[in-house]
Amino acid sequence: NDVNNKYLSYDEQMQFLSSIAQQYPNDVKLQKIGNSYEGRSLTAVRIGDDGSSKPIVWIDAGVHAREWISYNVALYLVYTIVSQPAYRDLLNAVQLVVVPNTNPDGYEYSRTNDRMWRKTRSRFSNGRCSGADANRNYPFFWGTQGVSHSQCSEIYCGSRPQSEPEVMALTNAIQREETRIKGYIALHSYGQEILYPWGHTMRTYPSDVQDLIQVGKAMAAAIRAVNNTDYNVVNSGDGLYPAAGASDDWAKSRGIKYSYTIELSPIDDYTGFSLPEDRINQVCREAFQAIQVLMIEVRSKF
Ligand code: 0X9
Ligand code: ZN
Repeated sequence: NDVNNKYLSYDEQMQFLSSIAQQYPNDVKLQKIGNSYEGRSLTAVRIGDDGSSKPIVWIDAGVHAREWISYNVALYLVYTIVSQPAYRDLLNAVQLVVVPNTNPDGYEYSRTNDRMWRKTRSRFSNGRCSGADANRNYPFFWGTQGVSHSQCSEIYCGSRPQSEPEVMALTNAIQREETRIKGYIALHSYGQEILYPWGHTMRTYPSDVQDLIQVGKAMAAAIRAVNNTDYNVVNSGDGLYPAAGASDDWAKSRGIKYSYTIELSPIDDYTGFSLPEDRINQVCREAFQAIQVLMIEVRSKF
């Protein structure tokens, strides 16, 4: 199917999800968690039996508009995990919630106007530029490091924490069930890195950082087993750069034990965000293995 070898428009992504929900009505529920600034629906895909006290693994994708591969990885994950009987047992023990497109306005703008667009598309009063970096807009050490307070910057953190309706919707949805969420991954590109908190500053780690490193390495090993692709497991503040107000740090601060950002392929700056469509499938297969490892860890520990 298309998610293996094509970048889809927002409408096509939503059609893909509706058809899966129709095909697997017992396993897949589409839940509207809010609207984007321009009024597009933000959809969470709930997979597996709901209404129980099972632990949840939460995956979201595409907060940065130009990081196109992340949307396909999220959609591939939804399709693969429900269509293959091998994952039944895992789904019986762990619930998966996937938000495949957390920034639909930015994504459509990146498809039609500016391929390198990163931010949301909100307008600020008397502003010259549109959009905030939603991954600088979460309410944890907001506005402190690795951000800009000027509207035209690529890393503009917004006028206040959760100024972006997309971030408000996601934080509300996560908080409603945060005691059940044990794993969180924000899918980004690029760089082939598995990043763990804290990322708002350097040389600061959660007290259970060894557990995060251990599971991070298990995810990297699962990726390597597919086709020898190397993902580095690093602290986001030290290994990449400090950046406050990101979703991974906020999720960790809410008590979600295994919280990560994954920078998907490629690794090279030449290809960068413009990963050719014929490479989509392999990146999806690799990331799927990593997510499965996280689900298995969560099943065994909670
Ligand atoms: O800068 C970001 O938001 C992420 N990298 S990206 O190239 N996809 O923009 C990394 C975020 C890592 N997490 C924290 N710094 N907390
Ligand atoms: Zn990103």
